[in-house]
Amino acid sequence: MSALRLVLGDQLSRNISALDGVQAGDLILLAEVNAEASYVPHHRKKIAFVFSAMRHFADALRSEGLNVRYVALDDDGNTHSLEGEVDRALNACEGVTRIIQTEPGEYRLMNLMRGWPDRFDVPVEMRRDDRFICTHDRFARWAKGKQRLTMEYFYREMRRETGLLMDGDEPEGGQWNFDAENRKALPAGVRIPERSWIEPDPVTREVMTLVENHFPDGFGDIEPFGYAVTRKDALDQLDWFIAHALPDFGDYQDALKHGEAFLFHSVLSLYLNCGLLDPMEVCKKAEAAWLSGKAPLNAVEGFIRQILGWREYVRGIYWLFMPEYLERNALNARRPLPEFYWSADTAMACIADVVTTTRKHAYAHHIQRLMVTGNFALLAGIDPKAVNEWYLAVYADAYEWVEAPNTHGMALYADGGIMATKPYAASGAYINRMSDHCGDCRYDVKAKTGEQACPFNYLYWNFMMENEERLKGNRRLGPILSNLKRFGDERRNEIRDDADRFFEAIGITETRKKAS
Ligand code: FAD
Ligand code: DLZ
Ligand code: SF4
Repeated sequence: MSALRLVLGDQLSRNISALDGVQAGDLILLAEVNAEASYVPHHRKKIAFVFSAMRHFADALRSEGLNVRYVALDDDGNTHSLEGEVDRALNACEGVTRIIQTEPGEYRLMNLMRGWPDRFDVPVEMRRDDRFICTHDRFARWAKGKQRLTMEYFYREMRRETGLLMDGDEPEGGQWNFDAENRKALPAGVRIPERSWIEPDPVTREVMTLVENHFPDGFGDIEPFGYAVTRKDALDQLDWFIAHALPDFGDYQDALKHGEAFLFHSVLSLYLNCGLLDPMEVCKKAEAAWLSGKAPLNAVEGFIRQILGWREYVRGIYWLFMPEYLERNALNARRPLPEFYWSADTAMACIADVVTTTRKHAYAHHIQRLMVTGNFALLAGIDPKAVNEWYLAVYADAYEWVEAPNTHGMALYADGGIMATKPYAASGAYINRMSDHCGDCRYDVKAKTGEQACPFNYLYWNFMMENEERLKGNRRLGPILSNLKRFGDERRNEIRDDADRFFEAIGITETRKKAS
């Protein structure tokens, strides 16, 4: 009597529910398969990161004396699907009487795995993923009957339930949210801490070569590779962040700087999302830094809000609204994704910087994702499916449960306002205020129209014109749409002409269909 326990590439936690009660006679299966490595054109550093972390995790389990079946991408007989590998393991190992797994993080796989009880001859037990702070049921209870699913109120409940940054029933510092203090641009002379990267070990090196050989034309740089691939190294990265970057995290959370990918951000999402770090342990360490006077409250509250608030909230939204969520296209956006999202070949300095960073590190920080590439895709009316695929592919932390609400909902407003009360549309003035990109750009951020004008400026108004009807009931956009009403035909035509010329120049002339 033994169990086959399947562990996926983003379930690399020793306390994953699939391993609860594991015994020496059980077989733990981890498999590198094309179905997972190629369902979107993943960044090669992301694939190398996931495979290396999987291999190190398998080694750690073996060193406990546990029985691991590890299927490498280039192993003979690899069927390249998870189902095929479960089937092969069942055939190869006698005496397996049941399959145990933890629910997957993506609807795509959940749908597939729901069919497994009929597919295999042994019972399949799907366990809850209890690495999250809020369960699906708890989120559904919170959401039930609410007209608006406002993250801030969800976050307050999570603060009360976990006791994080609470003084009895009251929030520490007398305020739930210090966001107003967390919107500073980076002043000249601020020292950005130098990151402490990790030298790839032989396991990572081998995986890097494998990925290079299997995906020679894949997106993104494999070298240099400095991410942690073990829990121990991920914990060191957490400690580095708390000591060196957390104190300024709040102040410069929204800042952008040319050539600086990381600023004061934690770069922990890839470890949290694949299971090397646990969200509560990360929040508790940040809280302890405040309690011991090592980091101010605006930084620690801002950081904890991202994990306890946003991260849990987006997962709740994903599972509450899937699969219908990703079929929505509230703004009827239809244009194709411009080629420069892959190549970085654009004269727009802000976009070129974010895509270059993305290519190099499989990372960009939140404001780069939301207000540069996300904002551009929103204003240009890019098809949400293409944008989602891009975000899911290019970031090392990207799994659909977290990527989709952020992209589809927060950045593109394609969900029609479940996540955001209005589209996060911004003209060049916002990017200019928060960054130093515009000084070196071939476009003029102050010019509103014409060949030299910053494309974000006319695309902003073109977006408002294209969506005037759809958004007219949105109270938060009231002043902007009233302003637009005053635009005469000549101004409207000028904006439309600039936008059309630009779309043609970047090869995305396909126009939006009429709203259905
Ligand atoms: P920090 O800025 O240091 O924040 C700390 C932690 O808070 C992060 O590690 C992350 O776990 C969490 N967090 C912060 N913001 C969010 C958020 N909006 N949603 C969920 N968790 C959050 N995050 C992902 O983990 N995977 C994705 O695929 C992803 N796609 C995104 C796509 C778009 C269009 C946008 C706007 C945001 C996306 N995010 C995604 C959220 C956020 O940008 C990243 O979590 C963050 O940039 C990761 O870098 P960091 O670890 O340095 O984060
Ligand atoms: C992201 C990823 C990649 C690139 N490769 C694998 C793999 O070969 N085997 C595996 O088990 N998991 C991989 N993953 C992570 C999965 O895609 C992830 O488990 C699902 O998307 C569910 O969130
Ligand atoms: Fe970006 Fe416009 Fe500034 Fe150029 S001028 S960097 S396109 S915001």
